[in-house]
Amino acid sequence: MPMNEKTFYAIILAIVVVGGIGIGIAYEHPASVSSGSSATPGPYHLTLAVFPHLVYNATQTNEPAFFVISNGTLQSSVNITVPSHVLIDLTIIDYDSGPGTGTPSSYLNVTGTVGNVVYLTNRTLATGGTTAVGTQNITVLGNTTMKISTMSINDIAHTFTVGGLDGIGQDLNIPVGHGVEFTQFYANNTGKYMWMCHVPCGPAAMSTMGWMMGNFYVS
Ligand SMILES: [Cu+2]
Repeated sequence: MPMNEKTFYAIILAIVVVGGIGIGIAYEHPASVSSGSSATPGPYHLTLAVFPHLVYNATQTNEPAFFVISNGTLQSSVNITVPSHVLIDLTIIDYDSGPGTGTPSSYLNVTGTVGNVVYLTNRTLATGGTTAVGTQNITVLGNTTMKISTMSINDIAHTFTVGGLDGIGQDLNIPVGHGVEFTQFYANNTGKYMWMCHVPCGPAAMSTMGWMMGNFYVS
């Protein structure tokens, strides 16, 4: 999908607004790290955003990347740190769309989250033709939430996957589609992990830290 400059700035504005809401929630529920097994403060809020159509270099000009939204600003996803033994509220805002042709079938399923589900919210539907302009032909489905445990190849754009996060070989695997997703999980084994996307979404992005892979620390 081509994106003009106006659209890009609209997206940036949306991120700042959504990020701002996230901060409000974060202040309401301050996150802290539990050192014992009895105290369970939290939740800890982690917000990620996926942008398509980024310029990687002179020849790779259409690559997607994950970012962290922190304090209303866009940050690199090279290093993501979460506390252990605290419920983690994860929101992923994805501006990219599928299909995720070639995604291994096991990565279409949600694993490692509470209930092995994610919630899709804030969806939009273009009702007038294939191109939605302004608000006239857009139906905003923001008040509908869909609980899913798997995503189709057609819908999946990326995955946010942390290999072996549970300490006994099970991945945290979150299929990511166009829209906003919310899920919750625990990371109870401290250490260094890798996060990565398992959808064949861009040759440069998939092999570069801070694009479709990075470090994931449980502190
Ligand atoms: Cu990807």
